[in-house]
Amino acid sequence: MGKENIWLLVILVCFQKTCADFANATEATGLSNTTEWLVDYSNIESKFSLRTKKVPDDDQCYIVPGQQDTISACSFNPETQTFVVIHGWTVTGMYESWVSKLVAALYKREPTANVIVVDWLSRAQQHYPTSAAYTKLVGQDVAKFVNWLMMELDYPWEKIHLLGYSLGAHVAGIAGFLTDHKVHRITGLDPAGPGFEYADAQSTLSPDDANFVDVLHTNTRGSPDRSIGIQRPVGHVDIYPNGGTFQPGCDLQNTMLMIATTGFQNMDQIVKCSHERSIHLFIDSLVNKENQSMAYRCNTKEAFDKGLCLSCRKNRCNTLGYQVKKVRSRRSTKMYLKTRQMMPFKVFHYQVKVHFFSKADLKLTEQPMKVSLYGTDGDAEDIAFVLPSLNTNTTVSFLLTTDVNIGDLLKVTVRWEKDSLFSLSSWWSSSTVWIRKLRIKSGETQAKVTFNAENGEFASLSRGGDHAVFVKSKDEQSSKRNERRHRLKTKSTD
Ligand SMILES: *[C@@H]1O[C@H](CO)[C@@H](O)[C@H](O)[C@H]1NC(C)=O
Ligand SMILES: *[C@@H]1O[C@H](CO)[C@@H](O)[C@H](O)[C@H]1NC(C)=O
Ligand SMILES: *[C@@H]1O[C@H](CO)[C@@H](O)[C@H](O)[C@H]1NC(C)=O
Ligand SMILES: CC(=O)N[C@H]1CO[C@H](CO)[C@@H](O)[C@@H]1O
Repeated sequence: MGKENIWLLVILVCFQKTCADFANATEATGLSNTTEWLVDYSNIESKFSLRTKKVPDDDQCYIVPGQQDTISACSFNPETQTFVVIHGWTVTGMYESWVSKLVAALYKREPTANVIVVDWLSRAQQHYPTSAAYTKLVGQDVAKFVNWLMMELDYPWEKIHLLGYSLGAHVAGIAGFLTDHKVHRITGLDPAGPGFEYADAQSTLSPDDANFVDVLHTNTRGSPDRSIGIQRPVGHVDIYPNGGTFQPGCDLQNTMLMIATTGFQNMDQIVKCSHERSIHLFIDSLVNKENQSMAYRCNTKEAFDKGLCLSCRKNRCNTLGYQVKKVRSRRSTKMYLKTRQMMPFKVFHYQVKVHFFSKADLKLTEQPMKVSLYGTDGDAEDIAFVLPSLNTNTTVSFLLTTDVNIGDLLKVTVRWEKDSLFSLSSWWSSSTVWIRKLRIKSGETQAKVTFNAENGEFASLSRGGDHAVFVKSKDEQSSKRNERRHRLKTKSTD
């Protein structure tokens, strides 16, 4: 059983025990249409800790709704923006280590900001369904707190940004729904799935909850009701890194390595590797300004994996994380990208289109290839990937990624690897295809470049043979002009 399934099992076992409670508690909060409850601070259980740049990892000063003196006592800075960080379900009843990391990263990026951590640990350490049901009450607490702070200070709503992880994302959504003005932004970090996938917009994070809602989905494996992270889009911009299902570096081998080096005390973090990746991607966007990851709108993960979605026209691409462009389209947009397995997570995306000519009638699948990219700023050699299908006289498109900043592409080589199952495929080992040109589009720069065979009109590519070499086409200028003309033509017709 995979480690993430263990966590899931914990949830499901708990869920079955108390799902009746869950249903009850979700119903029980039918709020009246008056806003009187918003100013009743007597029953607030959540605590609001204003952390500092110096001590990002400890609660030293609480701002208490209704007690004005606590605002200045905690040195809240009314001149600058405020981040409200909301944690999720917890097994241990303690803050997980990411909380202080995110606080520190927010202060690193915005040193004068106020970073407030919502402490709802006592409600968050119940059986999962009970904690899930408590999101309503915690959302009310947060709404009251934010509303009070705004009134008390005449503080502009544009300066408030809620960030919630897992169940905390739904808390942020409920809070945003209940405040009497719209908060500026909510960031949902892998919002929890169980109990929420089919819930209504008032019980979950949704685009109505803030002027702008951006969401990262990092652990959405399995059928919808069993996925740890919610699968459906719940914001204005919903980004699914690496397809959103499972994150690189979170496989069993890495898990074992982490257990070996840190022991079992970090088990909860290990099992939630993909779930928690959403937070680390956001932290990455805060601290690695130079390495901002780009995400691309796409209808399906499969189309993205073919490299078909690297367009930036009409807001089709966006920056992941803190610097996201606030695009509020009517439909929520699903966006995709690949990442590395560690910080900085950024990779560069390329679509490669290639036509395979051959006299023989080849119909091959799963062919191992290696591509090297050489550019003005760097080289990425031997990028391994598996070509899903290689058929005679057809064009394929595939996605290639590298963490090397190549700059402008100058040269490309392709090698067709011998299959490791040598005996089975040796019959094909003499297979040869011919390639006239490669067409490569860079997602990050949007440049489209055509590469021709270096020697002669065609380059041959044989299984297990030498690499084929392609260089930037000499008539690139004229082909650019043609493309522009073509674009204008297609624009005027669509
Ligand atoms: C649900 O709540 C009602 C009243 O609040 C209570 O009578 C009932 O026993 C609860 N049901 C469950 C399954 O907890
Ligand atoms: C991050 O950006 C810096 C500056 O542009 C660059 O030197 C470095 O190679 C980048 N790192 C990665 C992993 O992309
Ligand atoms: C592929 O196309 C080439 C040139 O257009 C042609 O000579 C060759 O016979 C075709 N191969 C097959 C298997 O149809
Ligand atoms: C449940 C509730 O409080 N309903 C009130 C909603 O607002 C109208 C008009 O303001 C009242 O008449 C209802 O009693």
